[in-house]
Amino acid sequence: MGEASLKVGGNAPVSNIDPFSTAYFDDPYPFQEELREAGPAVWLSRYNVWAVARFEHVRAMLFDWKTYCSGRGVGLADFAKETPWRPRSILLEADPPQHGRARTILNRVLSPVAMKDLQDRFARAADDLVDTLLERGTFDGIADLAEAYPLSVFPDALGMPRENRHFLLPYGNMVFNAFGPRNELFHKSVENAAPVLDWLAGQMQRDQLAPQGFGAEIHAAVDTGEITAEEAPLIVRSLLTAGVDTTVNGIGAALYCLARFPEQWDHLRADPSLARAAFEEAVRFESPVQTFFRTTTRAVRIGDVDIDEGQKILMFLGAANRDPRHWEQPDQYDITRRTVGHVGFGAGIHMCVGQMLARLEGEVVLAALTRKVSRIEIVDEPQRRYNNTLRGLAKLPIRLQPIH
Ligand code: OVV
Repeated sequence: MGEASLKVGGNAPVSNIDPFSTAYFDDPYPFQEELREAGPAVWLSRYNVWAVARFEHVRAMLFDWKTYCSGRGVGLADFAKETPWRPRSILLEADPPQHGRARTILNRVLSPVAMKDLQDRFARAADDLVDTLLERGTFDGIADLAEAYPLSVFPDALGMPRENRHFLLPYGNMVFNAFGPRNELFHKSVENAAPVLDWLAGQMQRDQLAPQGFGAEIHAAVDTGEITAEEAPLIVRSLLTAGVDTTVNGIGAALYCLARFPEQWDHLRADPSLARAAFEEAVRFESPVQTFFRTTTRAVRIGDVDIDEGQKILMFLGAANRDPRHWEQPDQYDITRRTVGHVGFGAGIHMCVGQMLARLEGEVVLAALTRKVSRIEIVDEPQRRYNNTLRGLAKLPIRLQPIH
């Protein structure tokens, strides 16, 4: 504690909590409470970075992109001091004005209007999958539903070839681990993803993508001069990276919530128009994307804590989404809650560009369940999946009771 206190000039609370440890992942909530209670900004002595875990301050950081930049990376590594481990994302790991050019393309490709065209196809795929799963009765809610569903619709919407789509999972798992420290989790996920790297590089290229789909639409922006031919594959890469593991954990979160809280499931069945709200509340409650870093572009004061320029600050989206200073009964999953303002999708200029697609997927899966299923039972111990950024399960053994 002494050393860290000196480093930060003595006016800041210090914590040795490790937010990238299995003890933390197993039960993050007491740690998150400790961080929120310690102060508006807390020095994490294990990593020499700052933590911000209160809703008010996380939200303010997300909106203030000038002070809290993304261009130096949104992971622990500071791109001003070390070369990024992969060519950096021109969307996620960029600031205005570069960020805006890539963002404009994806805003269009993933717009609410574009989502409307997908609605029927996505809803049918959800219905078909739930029918198949009901025939089986007992299955793994993660592999067989939370993973199977996005893999059945997202690569098609992107225009990917049929083969090897499940390779997106180890790739995403690695990238989300890479935002954290170079711990064992990271190294294992790199090993796991090594066989799919060449495949993934191919999937970004124009000639690999169907003439209709998100990928083709991104590459078409080269023809209009909006982006360069070098930028287009990188923007496709952002979708390949962030488009599957996130929705897998979002759908997994909703399923886990509805299985654990049967009165909420009953409420949803009684009013299926709440499907979208039930998904949104699951995103708040579980916060599938738990954390991202920013880097300070100037000396700042958060609350009464002074922070230098060039400091990494870890934003605890999950802790903010359960901050009792903002939320009533934050630890309750309540599908009738007003979730507006939650930071599960971030906020500000970097707020999740795929949020409409995520909500569409979540909504149609939950709606399909309400039409066909009377009860979701957990039949064996769920297993957690450890990731430096993503929160979710590796296994959720469930049984669905059909409505007869
Ligand atoms: C939001 C997100 C997560 C991971 C990767 C990317 C974006 C990217 O742009 O590559």
